[in-house]
Amino acid sequence: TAAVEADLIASLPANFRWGVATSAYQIEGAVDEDGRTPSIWDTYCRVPGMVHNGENGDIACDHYHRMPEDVALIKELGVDTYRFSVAWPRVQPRGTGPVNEAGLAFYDRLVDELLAKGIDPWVTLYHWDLPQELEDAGGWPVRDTAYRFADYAMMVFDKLSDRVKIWTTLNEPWCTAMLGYYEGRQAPGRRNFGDAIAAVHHLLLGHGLATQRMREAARTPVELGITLNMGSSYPATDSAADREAARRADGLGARIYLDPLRYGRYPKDVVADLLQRGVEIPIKDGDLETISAPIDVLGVNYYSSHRYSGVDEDGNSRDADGVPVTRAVLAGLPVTDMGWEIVPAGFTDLLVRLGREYPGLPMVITENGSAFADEADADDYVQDDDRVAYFQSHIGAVAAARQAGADVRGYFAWSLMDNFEWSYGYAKRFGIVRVDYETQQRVPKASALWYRDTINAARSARGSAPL
Ligand code: GBH
Repeated sequence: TAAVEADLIASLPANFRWGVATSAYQIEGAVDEDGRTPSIWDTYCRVPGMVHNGENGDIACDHYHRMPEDVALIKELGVDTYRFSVAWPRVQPRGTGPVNEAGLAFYDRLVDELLAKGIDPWVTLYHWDLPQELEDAGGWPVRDTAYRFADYAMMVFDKLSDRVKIWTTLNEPWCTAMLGYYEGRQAPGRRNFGDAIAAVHHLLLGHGLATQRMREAARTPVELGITLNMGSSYPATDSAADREAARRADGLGARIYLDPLRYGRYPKDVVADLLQRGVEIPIKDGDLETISAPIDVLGVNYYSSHRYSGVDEDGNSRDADGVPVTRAVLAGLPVTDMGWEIVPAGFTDLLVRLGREYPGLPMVITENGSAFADEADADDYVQDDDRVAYFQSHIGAVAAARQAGADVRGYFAWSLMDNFEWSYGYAKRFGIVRVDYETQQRVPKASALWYRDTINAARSARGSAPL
């Protein structure tokens, strides 16, 4: 209940990190300015049928031109940290060659603006906007992309690390690899399982290379990490087939990233599953050592959890290609506007489990939030009680996980404002601030006011357990 959740939230420590998050392509617009070149998303948006209504990020929230105003908005929300991403094709057009100072200057100004307002900047180096030219050269399935990423990361790090102390290499490599190269539901829209698995490895390698180089170059202490999207994977029934399906979903959804990052090895069962599908991970000598370079924080993005069945609707345990069926089945719970089930208990389970299986690694919730079909009044105000309830139950779930031993140190609401929701275009709204795409007017929703008040209450409640 809301009262229980409020008590849980009040138990969070006074120095818990509170923030809001965005990503470059989803908010910036200004895709042709100051030397930026196209990313795979500029291209993908122009492929007919790929994005709702044929929409794209050409203008988005026009944040590139409204940055100071948006930082003032963040300040009003009372958060202490802002997580944003840097657009690779602004900093290093075409993904190769020298730094583009004009593009990098935008982030330099953003960081200064945040610091002037007492807000900590948290940089994500890659949130899906690969320079198109690197995709033309093979993209993430190609090993060279990992080295290109590390070079680019150092361009940003060299410029900003005197002021930015927290760095995330990649946002959700699962989405890049599986949605981008296997399911084709995100840029670049390719559909090849072997390519997707090669992409997994090269994303991890790029993360490791960048992490090693940033660590070595750091002149003052920095916190380095990666962000993974995960949920709890439950078997739909107690049958052996369903338990196997849940294991496979967790293997490709979580452990194929976590185990090499943390323990320098790919999970044996996943490797065996892959071999059965004729796919080998393209590992070279030393890669796993690079990938397991120590990190300081694991970013966790949570939206939903799933139950898995090992059989399809007709009772078959293999698909037409002979691949074992791993099918997500709905539990009949309420859903958000994305159709994603609302499962706060799955959030607690996930965090407690991560704390047990990967001990010694502090976690921060780098994204959590929900899309709902907002209805704005004449003043563009949205009384989004559904979103407030989602936040309340999920922040409560984080606090419950802490009480059960999970080392979670912060929480970021996704998202600061309504923005370009990838293949869903502007139809889905995740913001705690309403954006009117005609006027670019921003109006905080009820959830933004609730979040501000909750943060203030949590800060003054001074939870029992210190960080
Ligand atoms: C994040 O990805 C992104 O980082 C962010 O840019 C994006 O705007 C935000 O979430 C909202 O989408 O279809 O029921 O199986 C989210 C990753 C991966 C979460 C797939 C939901 C599938 C749910 N998503 N997952 S379901």
